[in-house]
Amino acid sequence: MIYRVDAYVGLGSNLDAPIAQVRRALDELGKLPLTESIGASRLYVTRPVGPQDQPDFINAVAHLSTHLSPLALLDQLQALEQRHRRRRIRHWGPRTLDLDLLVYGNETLQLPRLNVPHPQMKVRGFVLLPLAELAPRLRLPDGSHVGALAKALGTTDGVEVLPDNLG
Ligand code: A4P
Ligand code: MG
Repeated sequence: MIYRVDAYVGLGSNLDAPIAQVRRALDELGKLPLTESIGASRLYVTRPVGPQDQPDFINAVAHLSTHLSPLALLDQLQALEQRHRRRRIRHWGPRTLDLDLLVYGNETLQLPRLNVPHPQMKVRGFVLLPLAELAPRLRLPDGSHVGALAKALGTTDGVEVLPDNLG
């Protein structure tokens, strides 16, 4: 069995009651086998990156501690997406639940099914702002600092914390 590894998972939804989808998924992530949930960011309302003719997203990031290997964790994330009746209609299009493995310990992996750290995470406000809330001092395997990456975004337009009264 693999020793405990800290992993960060990005959650996104913009279909079928996205706030509830993300809240339920945060709960379910903590129940995955050999895995414990350490914490989660608040929920964020974010403007779509990619096609604009789709609803805003709800995004969040979860911090897990897991004994699963990277591919076993990906299998679990994909099974969880399926349980949320994820429909893959088009690339970067609307989805009931998208789970991205952002960070897996200090590993850099380039496999056919899995790129870690997630290749786009360093330039996406909808990933970096919740991640920086949760783990401002985290460093990626390339040495970059999550808090600094979030500051370097320049603008936080289109990424806002979900107001309490809507959650
Ligand atoms: N895959 C490779 N690496 C990973 C990883 N680190 N985590 C593979 C998860 N999966 C990974 O993913 C396609 C394949 O990527 C999987 O089969 C897996 O083996 P997918 O989820 O089926 O396809 P997708 O999500 O449509 O494409 P992609 O490129 O993963 O898109 P992203 O990066 O997930 O972005 N705007 C806002 N505001 N908020 C969002 O959450 N999300 C996207 C999708 C676009 N715009 C958004 C948001
Ligand atoms: Mg994805």
